[in-house]
Amino acid sequence: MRSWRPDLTEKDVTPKETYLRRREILQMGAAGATTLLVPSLAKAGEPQGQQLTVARKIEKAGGEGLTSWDSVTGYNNFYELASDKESPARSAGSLKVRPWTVSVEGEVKQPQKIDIETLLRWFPLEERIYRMRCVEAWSMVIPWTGFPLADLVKRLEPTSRARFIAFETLFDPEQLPGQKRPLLSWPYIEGLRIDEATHPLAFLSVGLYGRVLPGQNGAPLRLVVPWKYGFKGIKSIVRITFQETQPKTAWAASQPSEYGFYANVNPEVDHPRWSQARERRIGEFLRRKTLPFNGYADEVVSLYSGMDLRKNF
Ligand SMILES: Nc1nc2c(c(=O)[nH]1)N[C@H]1C(S)=C(S)[C@@H](COP(=O)(O)O)O[C@H]1N2
Ligand SMILES: [Mo]
Repeated sequence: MRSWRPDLTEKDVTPKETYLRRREILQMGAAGATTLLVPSLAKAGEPQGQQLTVARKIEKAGGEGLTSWDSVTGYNNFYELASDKESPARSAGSLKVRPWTVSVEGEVKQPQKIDIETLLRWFPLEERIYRMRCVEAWSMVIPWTGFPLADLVKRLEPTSRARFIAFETLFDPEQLPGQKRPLLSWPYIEGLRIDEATHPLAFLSVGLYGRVLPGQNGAPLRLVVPWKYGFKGIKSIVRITFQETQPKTAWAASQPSEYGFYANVNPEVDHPRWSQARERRIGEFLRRKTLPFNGYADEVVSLYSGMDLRKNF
């Protein structure tokens, strides 16, 4: 996010299939265009990858339209892969998601290393449709597949001293070549207070659109916290540490004046370099008003009663 601005170009507000087709049509001229249209229309937006079995679906985006598969999987922030938004989809093949182990450490009954396949057997999968809002003032509506973070926390039995959970992304510069450059201090770290982590909206995702999560979206396991800015949603998690002290999260450590620990979506607290009052929903042209806590205020505001949210941004 360093030196980023809300930097949408026409291709972000035009459905990708339209944008690509228009570019091809311009290159090919009118004659070629007619033959091209049929196959590319049939392919546009089709979810791909292994299907997951979903036990139930929970719609939490007020019926708003889903962001297309192409946009959700083709417009990503994953600095360990690339610092632009189109490249992660092309370069995610370097990330090997099997075998994969999640290490559970710190203030917890039984520190342990959990194989991802074991973790997946512990919980039935749900689909959760959530609005997501990036700190860069764009947003999406995403059908995640996964399970509530609260279910995992409960099963792991944190001790009474655990007040926070820290999450860590894989560190392996061969698989994640962005880690060869000190863009952030690697590995990427994010965190939540225990009461935030056990809120029913906090979610761990293993899929999208009922398909297994693509690498660029944070396979095989990533955090989803719909009332917070997107950077809280740490990808490709290998370590979960229960601790007494507030984790030093990657973005807050690198730019403390711009990115806080809480990162609750707040239209009244601007980023130092741009407004947070509005956002561009990917696929739409006009900006929308950003809602406090990204529209989830009724459900989460009590977590922050008595806190000054201008100081704790
Ligand atoms: N490890 C890691 N996790 C990350 C990031 C990152 O660069 N590295 N980017 C964050 C940001 S800024 C956003 S907006 C979301 C984007 O998730 P998406 O690409 O699945 O939409 O991932 C978050 N998680
Ligand atoms: Mo973001």
